[in-house]
Parts: sequence; structure tokens; C-alpha cells
Amino acid sequence: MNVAFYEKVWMWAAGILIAAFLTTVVVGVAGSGMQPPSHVETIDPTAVEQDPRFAQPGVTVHERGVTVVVVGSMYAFTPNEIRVPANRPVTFRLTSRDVTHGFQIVGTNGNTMVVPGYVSQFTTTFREPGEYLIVCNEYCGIGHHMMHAVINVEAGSP
Ligand SMILES: [Cu+2]
Repeated sequence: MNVAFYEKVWMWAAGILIAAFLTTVVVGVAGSGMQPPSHVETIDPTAVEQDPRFAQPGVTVHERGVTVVVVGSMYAFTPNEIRVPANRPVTFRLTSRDVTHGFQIVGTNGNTMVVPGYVSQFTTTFREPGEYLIVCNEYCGIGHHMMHAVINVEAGSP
């Protein structure tokens, strides 16, 4: 079969691009521990405060790890200061009272959408103590750019 030179060049270029795209997926899954959401739990967004799962947002330390319950609303996270221990699994459970928000722990792989009507959940472990910024990364309205919170990761036991 006789393939023209430029056609060969484009076939190789397309093949290299496909390989590069697949590599980003493999690196994301195997290297950075990223995963698609696997947790489907619903909630009435008009009655978040009355729901026992979200009535008292905050940090709970238990034997197997730490659970952080966070409510997103225009334009704040409740609580907006979170203290967790380093080197222990921290499970975040989030929901929204109004519109879709984002919850991104800057500089880590902790990142989820916060969708009204649903409970978002992910677990991560902070290896490095320090202060981490949380930002809303889904445009949610006029005050979106001010919507943030802070996690203080403390060395040693909480
Ligand atoms: Cu927001």
C-alpha cells in the first residue's frame, strides 16, 4: 500500500495525540488518585438545616478518621474554618442550599461539585500540616469570587 508522505505525517500526529490523551487519563487515575464520583445520596435542598445529616455542620473525629460536614450557599461555606489532623483520612460531606457551587482544596486533589439536592462526598488525607485554601470553582453569582474557606491541617492528634 502506498501512503503519501503528508498522510503518514498526519496519521502519526493523530496517533501521538490519542496516546497523549490516554496517558493523561492513566496518570490522573494511577498517579494522582482522581476518580469519578461514585456516591449518590439525595437531600431536600429547601430543608438542609432540618436534615439531621447537615443540621450541625462541622468536624467530627472518630476512630476510623474524620468527617467534615459542609454546607455551601451563596456566598459562603459553613463552616468557613475547618481544623483537621494530618495523616488521617478526612471524609468531606457537602451539599448546597441554593445553587451549584464548587469545593476545591487548592493544591490538593480534593475537588467536587456541590449540587443542590445531592450530597457530595470524598475522602482525602492531608500529609502536610498547614493552611489550605478552599475556593468555590463553579460560578454561583455576584459574590462568587469571595466564596472561600480555610482548612488548618494540624500535626499530631487533634
Ligand atoms: Cu459558590
